[in-house]
Amino acid sequence: MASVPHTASNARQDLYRRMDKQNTAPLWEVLHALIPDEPATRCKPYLWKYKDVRPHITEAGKLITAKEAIRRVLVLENPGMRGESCITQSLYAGLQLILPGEIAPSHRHSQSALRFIVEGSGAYTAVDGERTTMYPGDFIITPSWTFHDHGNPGSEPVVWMDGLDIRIVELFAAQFHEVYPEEVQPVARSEGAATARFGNGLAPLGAAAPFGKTSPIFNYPYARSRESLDLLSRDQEADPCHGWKMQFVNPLTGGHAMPTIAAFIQLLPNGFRSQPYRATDGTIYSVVEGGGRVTIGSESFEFEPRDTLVVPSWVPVSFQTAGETVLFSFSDRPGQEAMGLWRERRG
Ligand code: 1HN
Repeated sequence: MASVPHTASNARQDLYRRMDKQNTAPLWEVLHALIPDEPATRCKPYLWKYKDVRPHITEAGKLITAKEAIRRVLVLENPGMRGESCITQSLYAGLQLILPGEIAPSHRHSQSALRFIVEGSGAYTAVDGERTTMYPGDFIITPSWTFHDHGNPGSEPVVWMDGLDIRIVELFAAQFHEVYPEEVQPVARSEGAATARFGNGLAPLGAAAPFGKTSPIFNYPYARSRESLDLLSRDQEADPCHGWKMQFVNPLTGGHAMPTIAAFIQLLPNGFRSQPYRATDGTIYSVVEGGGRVTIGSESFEFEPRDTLVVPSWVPVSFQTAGETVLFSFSDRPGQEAMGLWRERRG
């Protein structure tokens, strides 16, 4: 690109002032920033230690109820984008707490959500008339525009990571939100109905996709993901960048489980040092098992179970494990793939 001298003459400055008055501006002053040579984002590498943030979640549990808060969530704010409620430039993440006996009232919105259970068992989330009980490591989906509420009839606090496509929906200004007329939606199906209908390698004849472009299965239990990783690792070499990595799929399409967010689970062996890897989908990880050290660009962090970390677009990541490690992750990859934008580079 030919460069334009930045020391614009007085005549240029004068022109710019007159342009400005008509809500116009000279492209040549901003062209390089608009079209950078490589991904440019304010998203920074970061790791939230669960042991540091958990006390704040616990204290919030004493100061506000889930009902009053609507959702009692600690937003994980990317340090490069404070105050914008986002963990990458396209995705939102937070840690949500529900205490025994509490409910989080029913509503629906265009934004899709995922839940990844971090601590505790026995709470449920209800999606479109079906409840599913949450256990650590479960990956649960709230499809776009489905009524959802959460409750905890159990005896332990339950914490999960929420992931939402808020910024993607905002970019298109396609947001809708509606409160359900009652606090809790009625139960319309048996627990496990969605899995029985679509999750056992079967589908009812002629069944329409109940959640449109989102997977008809809305709970992918950890026990099953873990078993898949275990068996995969017995018969196949670890990938030098990913170890053994699988994506959560929509059984009706074979594609990503959600139209806007991709979710993955991966196993890294003990003492593994992954080859540096970068991709254009900035990715959020939740550590499930194991631990070690992660290098993201020029920064390095120790990680242990329940920590959350973020790898920005096109920043190389490498994991060094101390113990067999399981990582859950999610990103905006489906949108990038649909638009032909997604790229990756090994090494
Ligand atoms: C939401 O509806 C939930 O349903 C969680 O649990 C987090 C963050 C922003 C907007 C809506 C939930 C949310 C949210």
